[in-house]
Amino acid sequence: MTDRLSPDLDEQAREILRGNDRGGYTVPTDGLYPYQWNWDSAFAAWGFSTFDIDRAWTELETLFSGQWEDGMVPHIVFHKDDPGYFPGPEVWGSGRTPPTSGISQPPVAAILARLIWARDPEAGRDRIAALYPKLLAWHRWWKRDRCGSGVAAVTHPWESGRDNCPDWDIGMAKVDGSNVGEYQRRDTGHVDASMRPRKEDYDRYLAILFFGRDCGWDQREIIRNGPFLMEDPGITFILLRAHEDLAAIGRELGHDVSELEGWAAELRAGVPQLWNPQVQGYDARDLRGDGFAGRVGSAAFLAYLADAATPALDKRMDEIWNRVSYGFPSADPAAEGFDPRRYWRGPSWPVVNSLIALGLQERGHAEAAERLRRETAEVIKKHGFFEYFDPIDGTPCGGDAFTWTAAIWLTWAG
Ligand code: 9WN
Repeated sequence: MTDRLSPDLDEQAREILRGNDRGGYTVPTDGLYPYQWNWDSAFAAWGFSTFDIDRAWTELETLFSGQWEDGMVPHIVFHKDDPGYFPGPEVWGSGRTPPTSGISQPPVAAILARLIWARDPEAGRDRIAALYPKLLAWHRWWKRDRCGSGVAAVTHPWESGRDNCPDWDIGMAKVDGSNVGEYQRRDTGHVDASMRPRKEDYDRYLAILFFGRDCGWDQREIIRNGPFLMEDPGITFILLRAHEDLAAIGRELGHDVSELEGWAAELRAGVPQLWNPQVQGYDARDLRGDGFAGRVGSAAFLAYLADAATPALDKRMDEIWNRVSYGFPSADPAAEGFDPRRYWRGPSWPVVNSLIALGLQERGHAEAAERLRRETAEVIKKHGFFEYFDPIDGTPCGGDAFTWTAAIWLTWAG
C-alpha cells in the first residue's frame, strides 16, 4: 500500500487514516486487524484531529457504541463480521449488539480526548460533554473491577495491549492451555510468524478467554478464580493520568469531579507497591501468587506520563535506552526473554514512544523527549508506517500502513 501513497509523509499519514476508515471507525490496519480496537481508535481520533476534527469525535463516539452496561469499553468492537481475524465475535460470545470482546484495553481515551478538545474547544464542547458520562462510567469500571489491589490489574494479556511482553511470563506459565482444542490462527497468514506470539501463547490466550466466556463474563468470578490476574504498571500509569485528565475535562464542563480526584489519589498511593528494588524499576506483579515479574519494560516509563517517575527510574531509563538505537524497547535487551522482533518482547512501538515522550516533555526532560521523537521519526521515514520496529537495527515489523503509527506521525513524530 505504501508504494501507492503520496511522496509527502504527512499526506501519506492522512491517506492511511482515510484508507483504514470503515465508516465511523478505523481499523488498525487492513487485513490483519479488520475491526475497531479500543486504544488504536483513541490514537486514530488524535490523528484525525489534525485535519478533520468532526471525524476525530466520531471515532470515539463509535468506540463507545460498544460500551457495556457495567461501563466496560471492550478491546474490540466487531461492527462487521470478517473471517480474516481470529478469535472473532462468535468465539468471544459477548451476546451483545454490536458484538464485542469481553475484556478492555489501556484507557488512553480521556487523555487523548482532552488533547483533541484543546485543538478546537468550540467544535468539541458538545461532543466531549456527551462523551463525558461514558468515559466516567468506564473509569468507574476500572476502579471497581480492576483496581481492587490498589493498582490496575489485567485479567488477560490482551487487556494490557502489550500481549506477549515478558512481564506476563510468570502469570502465563500457570495457565493451562492444553484443553483449548483445534483452532486456526489468522494473524500468521498476514504477517511473518516469527514476529508474532507463539502457539503456546495463543493456547493460553484462548484458555483465559474461554474461562471468561463460560462464566458469562462475570467479573467477580474472573477476578476471584480466573486463570490470569496481574498488576500492570502500564495501565496503572495510563489510568492515573486518564483520571486526572478526565477530572480536568469535567471541571471545565462544570461537573463535580471529587469522585475522579479520589480514584486518582488512591491509585497514586498504590504506585509504590509496583516498585521492585531488585530490578530498580516499576514491575508487573502476579496476583495469583508469584510476586514480581522481575522485568522492566516500556510500561515502567509511562510513569512520566503520570508524574510518578523517580531519580532511580531516570537512571534505569538511560541504561535500557542506551542498549538500542530506535526508540524505547518494549523489553530490556539485557534481560531474559528479550526478542527484538517478536511483537511485545522487545520491539520499539511508536505509539508507546509517543506517550512516554509526552510525559518526558512535561516533566522537564525535553532532551530525552526529543531524542525519542527523532529516533521514532527516523525509522518511519526510512521504512514507512509500520506497526513496530526492531529497536536495534530499525527493521520494520508486523503490519504496514498502520493507523496509530500514522496518527502519532501527524500529532507528534512528524
Ligand atoms: C489482540 C490492534 C491490536 C493492539 C494491541 C496489539 C494487537 C491483538 C492481536 O493488536 O493485539 O488485541 O490480535 O494481536 O497487541 O495492542 O491494540 O492493533
